[in-house]
Amino acid sequence: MERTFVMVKPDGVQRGLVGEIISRFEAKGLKLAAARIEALPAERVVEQYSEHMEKPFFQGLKAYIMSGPCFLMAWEGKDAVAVVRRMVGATNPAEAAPGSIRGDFGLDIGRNVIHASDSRESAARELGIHFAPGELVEYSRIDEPVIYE
Ligand code: D4T
Repeated sequence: MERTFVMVKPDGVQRGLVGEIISRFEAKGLKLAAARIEALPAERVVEQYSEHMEKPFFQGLKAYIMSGPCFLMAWEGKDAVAVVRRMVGATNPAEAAPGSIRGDFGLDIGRNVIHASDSRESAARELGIHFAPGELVEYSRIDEPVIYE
């Protein structure tokens, strides 16, 4: 089992897409381990996107992520990192496959609705930035025996 970090960005929160996005991951069979709505402080936005600090889009990205509350989640399941990335879709929503979250709900790379960790290492790092270990809840879903072989 893997855990991954997922964040509905301010555009997704403002557009009322949080429930739709949670529903997709729940229906897939993934397990919600933590969730919180929060206006992120600058330090955590910079830490989250530290790999992009030198990029020309960084200041715009930082201002956008801080423009309103984000909805932070930890999702757990088999191959959760890769499964969630596929459900989220390509970075540019205009090119993201229909059926993916970005493909269904976005048009602009600077307003791409959602973030999800791109590797197990990123997931561990990002979960550590946004959640204390005690916030990740351990439990079983009663339907696990019919979701997993
Ligand atoms: P995130 O990290 O938000 O899930 O996006 P991706 O993992 O799919 O894509 P990324 O790290 O390459 O980009 C991070 C973030 O920056 C925005 N962005 C990106 C932007 O505004 N302009 C750009 O040209 C690029 C490449 C969108 C996502």
